[in-house]
Amino acid sequence: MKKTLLTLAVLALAVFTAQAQMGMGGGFGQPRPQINVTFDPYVAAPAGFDAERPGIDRGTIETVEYKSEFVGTVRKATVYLPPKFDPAKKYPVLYLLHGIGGDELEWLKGGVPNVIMDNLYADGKAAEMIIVMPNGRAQVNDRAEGNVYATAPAFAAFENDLLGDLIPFIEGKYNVYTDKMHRAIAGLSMGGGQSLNFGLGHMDVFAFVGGFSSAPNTNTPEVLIPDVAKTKAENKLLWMVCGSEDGLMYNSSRLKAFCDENGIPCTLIEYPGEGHNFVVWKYGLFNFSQLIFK
Ligand code: FER
Repeated sequence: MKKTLLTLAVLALAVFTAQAQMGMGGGFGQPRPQINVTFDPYVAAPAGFDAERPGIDRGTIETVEYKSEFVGTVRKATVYLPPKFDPAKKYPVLYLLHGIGGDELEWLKGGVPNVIMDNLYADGKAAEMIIVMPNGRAQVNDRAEGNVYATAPAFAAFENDLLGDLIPFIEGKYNVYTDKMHRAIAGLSMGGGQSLNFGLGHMDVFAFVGGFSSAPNTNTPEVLIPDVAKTKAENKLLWMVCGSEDGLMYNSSRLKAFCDENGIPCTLIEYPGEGHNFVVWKYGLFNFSQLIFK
């Protein structure tokens, strides 16, 4: 009897916690006060931007494996090479990061980045680039298993693997530029938080930074931007999008408010009527990729 009561209490707590995490409007996160910001104009992506178009040149997808000194394992990343990839040519690199329940295949499965980019190249709308989709959970077992929220510390630790192991590996394997003007970082949710944290924290490494529906791992604006003048001088793009119905909007809107108050160029688009999902993230990639390396 006592055991049953205890089980019921634990269950009730679990449901309560889950509901609290969902927040308002179907997103995750604790309900937070809405911050008053002026969003940047939402312009819909053209119909078919994420649909396979017949008869155009296609990029290729490959999986790479690298030795991570930091984690102590061999880790995987998914790589998109643009159409007519030429090893004799030098390319810039976009590091594109996944969410709490994802891995190095999440973008490919849910966000069809290869289709979006192939279409952009067919229309001459994006700079040629290599896209690296790593596994952002820097721990020995990097699968999205069990309670994925408990793996949040490994998402923070990925900063070491990315800077110390993955980037050097990519720059050794491919003919790519190795200066900040040719590196971009963007991601969805936990990956958005990672991108803002690592991108703004290492402006000597990344000039272009994107956060799509960034999660509560996003540092506060004061931590992200401790020196306003330095960020103004060194960051070349700070671009965000979040669904209007996403309970995680707070992470993006408080940064946007801080940037506006301090005269730091920063974009935040509110995707109308959408929650925490790939509609918003595909839109993010479609727009962000057209703004970088130009
Ligand atoms: C949280 C709510 C959401 C959180 C992380 C997320 C670490 C991440 C969501 C995602 O990546 O999709 O409280 O805390």
